[in-house]
Amino acid sequence: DLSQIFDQYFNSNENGLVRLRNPNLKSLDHDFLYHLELGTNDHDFVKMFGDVKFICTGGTAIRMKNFINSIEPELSKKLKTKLEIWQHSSSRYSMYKVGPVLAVNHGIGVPSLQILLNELFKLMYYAKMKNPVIFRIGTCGGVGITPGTVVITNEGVDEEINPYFVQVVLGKKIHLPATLDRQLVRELKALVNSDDPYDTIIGKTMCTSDFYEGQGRLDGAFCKHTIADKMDYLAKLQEAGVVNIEMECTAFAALTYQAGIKAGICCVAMLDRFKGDQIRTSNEVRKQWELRPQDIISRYILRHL
Ligand code: R2B
Ligand code: URA
Repeated sequence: DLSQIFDQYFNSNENGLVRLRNPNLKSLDHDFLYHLELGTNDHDFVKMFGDVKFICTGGTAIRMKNFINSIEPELSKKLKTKLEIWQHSSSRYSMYKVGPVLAVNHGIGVPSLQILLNELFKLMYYAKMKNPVIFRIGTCGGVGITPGTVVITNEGVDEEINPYFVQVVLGKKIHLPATLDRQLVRELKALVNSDDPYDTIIGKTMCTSDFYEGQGRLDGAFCKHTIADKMDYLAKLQEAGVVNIEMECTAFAALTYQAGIKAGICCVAMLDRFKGDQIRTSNEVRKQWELRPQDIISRYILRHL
């Protein structure tokens, strides 16, 4: 039973330090994190990132930048010092840091996220970060929920509603449980304010490797199914407890779990997929909605400083 094996890993990191399960790293004289364009030879990771306690990832760089800009005044106030914002962009990813908070964009989909997480976990390890918590804040399609609703994911499932992430190594499939920290799910839900002008719910999230046919859409460049097929599939998902669809959750859950790093996923639904496929909400409303997961994570960070 894989979940038993991983239970040994989960939360078992000594002294809260990130532990990497790759003995080969010990024999590297230096490690260049190629996609982040940061290397242990040229950068003092402990000095640059050693104080980080919270890491926030999300698809786009602009959202990560906005998140750091918006949390800076509250952090500075709480820590009673004017914190500086630091930023570093490689040609693939952009990172922003203020005090104990680091935000990095992950791009779209599992491959982009998976590469980032490999390099980020190594960065966390080299920086000797202690008890870091990592979040994905993002957007998603809703399954039978009101657009604008925020979803806190309690489990990731794949397109066949299996609760794991399939990683192919040397041509062999490995199934990694897409488990998230239940306690953190409850903590995030408890941060909801009764006067928030939107609902925040807990549910399962389905991860896909495509935005169009892979999510049952009828409006891509290709479509080999009918609207009835789509509705049947959505109903099947709903029946299984799935409330939203996005493109990273199983890998995010499985890889953080494997590394023993506490992780949470919080996404806002841009539409209800039972009602359509196109996202026609105005730019302005979309931007407002995108702030909602950020607000919840900010509340968590400010409370756990
Ligand atoms: C949600 O939105 C993106 C696709 O539009 C993708 O990154 C995701 O998971
Ligand atoms: N992101 C997705 O992956 N799907 C949606 O429908 C909306 C955002």
